[in-house]
Amino acid sequence: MGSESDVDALSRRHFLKAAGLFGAMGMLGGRAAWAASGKGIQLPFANGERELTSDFPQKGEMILLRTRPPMLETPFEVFDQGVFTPNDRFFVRWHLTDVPTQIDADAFRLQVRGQVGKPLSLSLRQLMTEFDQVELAAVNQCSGNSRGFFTPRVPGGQWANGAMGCARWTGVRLKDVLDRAGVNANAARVRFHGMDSGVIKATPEYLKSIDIDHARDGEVMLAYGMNGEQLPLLNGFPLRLVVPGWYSTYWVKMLDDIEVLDKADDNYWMAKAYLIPDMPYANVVPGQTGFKSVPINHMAPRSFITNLRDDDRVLVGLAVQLRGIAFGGDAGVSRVMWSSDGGKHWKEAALEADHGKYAFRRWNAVFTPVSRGETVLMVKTINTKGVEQPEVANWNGGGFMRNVVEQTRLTVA
Ligand SMILES: Nc1nc2c(c(=O)[nH]1)N[C@H]1C(S)=C(S)[C@@H](COP(=O)(O)O)O[C@H]1N2
Ligand SMILES: [Mo]
Repeated sequence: MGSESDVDALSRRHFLKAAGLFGAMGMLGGRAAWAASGKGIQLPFANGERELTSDFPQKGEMILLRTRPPMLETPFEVFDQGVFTPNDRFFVRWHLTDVPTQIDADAFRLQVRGQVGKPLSLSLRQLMTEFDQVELAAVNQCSGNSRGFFTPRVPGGQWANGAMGCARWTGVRLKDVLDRAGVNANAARVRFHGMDSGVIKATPEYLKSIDIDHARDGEVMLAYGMNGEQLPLLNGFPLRLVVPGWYSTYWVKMLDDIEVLDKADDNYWMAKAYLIPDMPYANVVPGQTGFKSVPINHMAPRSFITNLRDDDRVLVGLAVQLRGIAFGGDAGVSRVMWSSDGGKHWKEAALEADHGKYAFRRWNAVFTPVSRGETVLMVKTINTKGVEQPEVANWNGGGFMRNVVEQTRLTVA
């Protein structure tokens, strides 16, 4: 993991060279290399047996959900090690079977077209040298992170809490690129296309879109760097969209085409997939019908204890350090609070360094158990918009947006 100064010191030239080398390597992701190894882990829900694998290119030890296309979860202890998730432990999620296993960084072009005055075809070098370079720390979280905890269970990737990560993203403002192309007055949406595809022609290409005003807010980024390095192939090399505060379904990887539309986007990934009930916390009761559905959008606040796990034992009368992470979703973290009596009383945790409103925020507290037996610790955050985590879990058929106040059950001996 690079420090602030590492990132500053990283020159564009170095970036390009690394990207070129990467392209030349050419043999990444041979199918055999993607097979799982023999180690196992039990996630804390029924059917949570998983293999641990270190066999994916540029990835360290990860929890294997699926090999092709890859779904790899970050083991939870990684979140206790620092505020930024290392690239080699960052979760991976692809929908379509054919993910390119090599990219020629020199031949790569980003197309910008549709409702624009001047269509563009930009090389990586042009993106890196002809536009302002910006950097932003932001959480990338799958809409279905923690889906395995839904009760009743719902179909979809059965993640525990590791389909999220925080990185420093380096790249250019989408606004600057759109401004160079000159967006027409009738522009309504901006649509992004990834280079992955399905085996069958009929499989819809991966396309996501956002409103033109959102696209031009100066925060949405085209990122070629992650934690001071080029993007790992599986996290979208050579270029991905970063939509700060929004679920990562919008963070299109291997982005090669941007189309400005003059109307709503009715493609499969916007009109059919990733819809949520238009309710607070996307919450409905199982079996409920007749509600309006809308495309998933901004994230909700969450917080976790990272240094203690269910069934850990602590000693009565002795102080225990509590440590964890919080994020505000589409806003900063205002407060983190914790309880050791089932939520009757809440105490303020100390907040650590602020890396920006879209990043993880580390927190800490000291807990001294007063009586023996089972103790439930709870943690919750309130973001700077005043939105607080709910104490009862939300539910929807897609298994999206879980953000209930988390509990950790300890034994005090
Ligand atoms: N091209 C492309 N981009 C994509 C996807 C995909 O299937 N194809 N999946 C999206 C979803 S649903 C998630 S959760 C994130 C995962 O990002 P990561 O693999 O870098 O962690 O990528 C997003 N971008
Ligand atoms: Mo996702």
